[in-house]
Amino acid sequence: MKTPVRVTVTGAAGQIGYALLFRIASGAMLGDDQPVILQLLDITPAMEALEGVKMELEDCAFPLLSDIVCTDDPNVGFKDTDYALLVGARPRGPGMERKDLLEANAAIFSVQGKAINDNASKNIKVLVVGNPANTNSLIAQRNAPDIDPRNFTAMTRLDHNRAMTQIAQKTGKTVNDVTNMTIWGNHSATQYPDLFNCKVSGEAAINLVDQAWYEGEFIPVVQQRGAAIIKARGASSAASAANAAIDHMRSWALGTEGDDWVSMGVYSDGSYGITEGLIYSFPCRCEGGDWSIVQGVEVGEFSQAKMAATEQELTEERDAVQHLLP
Ligand code: NAX
Repeated sequence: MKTPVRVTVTGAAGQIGYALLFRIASGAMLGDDQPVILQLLDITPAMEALEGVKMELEDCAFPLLSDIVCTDDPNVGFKDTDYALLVGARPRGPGMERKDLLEANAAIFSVQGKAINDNASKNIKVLVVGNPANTNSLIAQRNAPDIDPRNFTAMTRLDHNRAMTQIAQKTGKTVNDVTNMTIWGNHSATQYPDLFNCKVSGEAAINLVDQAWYEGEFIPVVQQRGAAIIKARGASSAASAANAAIDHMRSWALGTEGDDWVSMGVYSDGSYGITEGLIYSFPCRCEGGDWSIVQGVEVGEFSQAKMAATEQELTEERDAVQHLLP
């Protein structure tokens, strides 16, 4: 049996946390030969609920679950940790402007970035799920100067998975036939799901649908899927978000398959002309615990405009919190 690794989950008492922790402990994220120590962080008023989640985890008798730590102290939560899933975030309250939301989250993610810097393994892999995920990831990264910026990522895998199912259903296939999906940019309504490079049974997806459906149905359905779930369920996506977080970390840690790729919000190195230093979602391949942005993906005029629009939004988000960044 391998030595246990430490996995920190923030917002662990929340609804995504409840759908996530049991799967991490079962081995779905890092493999069924990798024991884990769960380090669960939430705020003080949530400690009793978190204790209940811990009791349930214990009651599963997961062979891979070596230990569970519950805390409201980020310095304890991130101590020596190898993986961190930053799920807890400040939701938008009534009357709250986007700018207020960005600032409230900047406060949380700067504290957590510092705590990661001071306490975690220098090889930590960080996934930010809490919204606005890309900019929260940027804030955490900027507050962790001793850690490689490449170790901070944001989740667009849920959008990626949503897009795969939409195109599979439209073409009468299954997700097993869909490869090379890309979500470009921000995890928000400006994200750009790309069917030019996506393949269904090896054929370019864009050639299997008409442009009107692509622009009028596919793109808005993927962009607005989160809102549609809230309307139907009366609560935001939880199990599918947790599943996507598992997928993201599993791909990163254990690798992507063959020529296929996945969508990850990662530190931009200027690829495809995207501003360096933004956390932007690109097509990525993973190998040996590292990711790389897939180069040479076709970007026509239509894609270029969409990629620029979502880049613009990320630039504005960054500028709104610039005064809070070190
Ligand atoms: P919940 O409100 O159920 O849970 C959030 C938890 O975070 C609570 O237990 C809360 O006490 C905790 N928390 C708040 N501030 C904290 C802090 N400073 N430190 C530690 N814990 C803290 O929300 P849930 O439905 O679980 O969603 C969590 C986040 O995921 C939200 O920001 C949500 O917008 C975001 N999502 C992101 C998605 C993505 O694709 N990137 C999709 C799903 C989801 O909407």
